[in-house]
Amino acid sequence: MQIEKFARALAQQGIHSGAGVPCSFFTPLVNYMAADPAMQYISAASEGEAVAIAAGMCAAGRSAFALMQNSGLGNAVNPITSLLVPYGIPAALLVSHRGEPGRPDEPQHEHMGQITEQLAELCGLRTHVLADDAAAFESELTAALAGGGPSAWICRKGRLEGGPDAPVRHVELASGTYMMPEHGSFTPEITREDALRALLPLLDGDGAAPAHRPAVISTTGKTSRELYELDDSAHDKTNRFYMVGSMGCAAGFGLGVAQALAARDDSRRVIVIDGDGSLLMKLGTLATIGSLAPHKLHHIVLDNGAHDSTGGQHTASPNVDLAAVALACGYRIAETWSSERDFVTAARRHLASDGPTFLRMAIHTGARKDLGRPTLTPAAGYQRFRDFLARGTA
Ligand SMILES: Cc1ncc(C[n+]2csc(CCOP(=O)(O)OP(=O)(O)O)c2C)c(N)n1
Repeated sequence: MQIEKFARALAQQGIHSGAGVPCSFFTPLVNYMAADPAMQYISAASEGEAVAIAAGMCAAGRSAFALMQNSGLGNAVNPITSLLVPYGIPAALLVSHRGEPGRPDEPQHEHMGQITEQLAELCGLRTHVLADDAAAFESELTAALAGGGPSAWICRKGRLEGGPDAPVRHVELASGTYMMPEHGSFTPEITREDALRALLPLLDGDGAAPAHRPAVISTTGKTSRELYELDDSAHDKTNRFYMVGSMGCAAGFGLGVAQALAARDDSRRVIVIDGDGSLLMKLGTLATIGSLAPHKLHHIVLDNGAHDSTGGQHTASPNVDLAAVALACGYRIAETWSSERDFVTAARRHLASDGPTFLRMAIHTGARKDLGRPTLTPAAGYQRFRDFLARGTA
């Protein structure tokens, strides 16, 4: 299929954005998007991150695709099964078919080539094989977007063709001395729940009307459980998105939301509350965020040096200067603190500044014994957040 026809079908269905880790089969699409200012292709650090970015865009009302080689479908299984499927997010996945049975390919693609279609279906994706027929693709896409939930199109070799050559990129590599606002070691003083409680007024925009509050995305495990339990039932908390699975995807999802809001000049801020284990799982997302530099994105990491939610097993974070990593990736501000007062002061400063900003807070492990879980279903939580994001701009 000529890429112009394929891209037109995407555009007819309101898809102008996507994120991915490419496969040569998608070169026509990626090059086409690079040459068309109305389209945006985000180069993600992993396929799971691409899924998270597309999901965040969908939440903010901007239909999007995630693109990957079928080898990368393996890297995306968790974000598909624990984010797209349970939350009912209608992202479109474009998956290449290396190692297609009957077509000689490299040995490393052989097994995945045999199971690609079944794997996509097993993951809960409404799966199609992309035909050489733009009208058929468009009607599949229409049905997929109307039906809710994610879909996939398996793209065989040569199925997409044409398009411009890749633009020549003249890149300058960033390097240099980064200024850390604060150096030294940080001894935790408070728990994750204390830190979340201290943030509550900021998460509510200091009492701003609900539609004008920041969008808040909290990571999996006890962070979302505590935030939910602290106050979800108290007032209007529609600005909260509790990510109950898809470990490591909160920042990618927040990036997708921030990009989609920026695309329509919606000035609301986006706050991601992450954990050190989750951040380390998809550390590459820091580079993606730094390269796009979304001005309204604020990344907060509650760092207990442990996978506290699963029993406190240690992570590598105490040995890593995460704020330095964030700065080196292109965040505008990055700080580490350990006292509640410094933490809240820094958070306020960040929210009043251009992002992306990064705030690492040293906390204790431990949670209350009777901690519950969100009773809001993922699908209801997604719909609620989508409705919040669809409300007017601040
Ligand atoms: C892909 C995946 N692997 C493992 C888990 C199990 N798990 C849930 S929460 C969690 C720990 C998260 O650690 P961190 O982000 O540091 O947050 P903390 O629990 O310390 O607050 C783990 C390992 C999961 N949900 N998903």
